[in-house]
Amino acid sequence: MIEDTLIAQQNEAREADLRSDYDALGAQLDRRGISIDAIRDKVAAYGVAVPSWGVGTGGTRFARFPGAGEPRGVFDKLDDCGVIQQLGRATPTVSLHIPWDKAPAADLKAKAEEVGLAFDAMNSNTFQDSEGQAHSYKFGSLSHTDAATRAQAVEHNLECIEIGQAIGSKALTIWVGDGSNFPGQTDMGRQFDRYLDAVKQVYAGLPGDWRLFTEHKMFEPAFYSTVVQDWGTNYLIAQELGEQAFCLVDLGHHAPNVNIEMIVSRLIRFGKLGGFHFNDSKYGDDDLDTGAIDPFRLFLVFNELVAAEGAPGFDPAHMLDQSHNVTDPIESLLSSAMEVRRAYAQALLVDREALHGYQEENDALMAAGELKRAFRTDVEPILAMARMQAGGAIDPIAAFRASGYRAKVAQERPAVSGAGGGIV
Ligand SMILES: [Mn+2]
Repeated sequence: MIEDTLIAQQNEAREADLRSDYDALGAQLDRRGISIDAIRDKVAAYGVAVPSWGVGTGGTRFARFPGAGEPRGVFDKLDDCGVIQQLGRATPTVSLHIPWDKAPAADLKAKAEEVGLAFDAMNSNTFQDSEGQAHSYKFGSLSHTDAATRAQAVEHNLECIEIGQAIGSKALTIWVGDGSNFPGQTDMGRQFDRYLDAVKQVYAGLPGDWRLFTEHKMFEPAFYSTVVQDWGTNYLIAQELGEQAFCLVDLGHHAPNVNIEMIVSRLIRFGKLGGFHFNDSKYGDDDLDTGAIDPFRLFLVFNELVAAEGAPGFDPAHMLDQSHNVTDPIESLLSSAMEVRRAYAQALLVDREALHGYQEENDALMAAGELKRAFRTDVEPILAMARMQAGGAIDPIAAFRASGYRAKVAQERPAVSGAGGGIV
């Protein structure tokens, strides 16, 4: 972990400027009838989960270029996630991936407590074969033609729930790579029937206070069809399963130009929005850093979320899910968590009454302008103030670089080829 004195030193050099910027923005927002302190408090209370696999360097289909000091296993990953939370104060929870992160529950809990974290949703993995596994997932898992393979996939998901219960998680996220690569390879109707039958068995094992999230993905690793390809199919699944089942929206799992904020609105409308995997993309499931390509789209998603705040039962889970190929994963996750908070803060600035009025009057220009006004506002002083007041760094990336953490862990952690860095 990073010394608190280093964070204090780093902040000391920046605090006066921050206070001046915060006051200036506060005066501007005041003229718009907005209390900057109220926005800061909401931002401070907003957290996004870090994926354990995100702290390892990712790769493409072509190669992986490991960085120095990569985590060797789940306990190193938790150390890195602890540093992200220590500096950024926006990521209080970690989402584990089984079997990559399998370890005794007591040890996981003790480590999480040591580094100041709690556990978010559990992620099952039936898209690759694990050592010693009886049946291969090469041709599918929960929707496989072979009953024994489906049973194995169900069993694995139930085991994820069991591990999750022992460490205080309250949700299971299922993403399956099942599908087909050639027209005619599978009977798409029967395959979906088999999937539904299997996922119902998982749902039956869900504790009463848990939620089940299913994640749709349009393509990859199956390139012709996937069994849960889009939000419509995902919604049908959540409907079939019951009231503890919700749809998870991974921003990268859609065709280019798809109106994701409208999907979010639809799922909210029918009480089935489970949460998000945040990332960004230019072409497909690029798994780029959140807000790196299209921060306006991220803002528009948050515009829907803020509009729905306070509705009964509305409690989406938020997690980052991205792959870091050319950056230090800790820096990318720190900066992505800030981007998510930025979009949230900007969405909080929308004058919803005015927007509603423009919509009722069909004043398209003014309605779009109201959103743009919020999006154009530089909310950085709000984010930085929330971080500093929570004990984090005003400039987390600068503090991280000044800490020498990466060089230090590089000495302790010999290079490994793969410790469960993946793209989901
Ligand atoms: Mn995902």
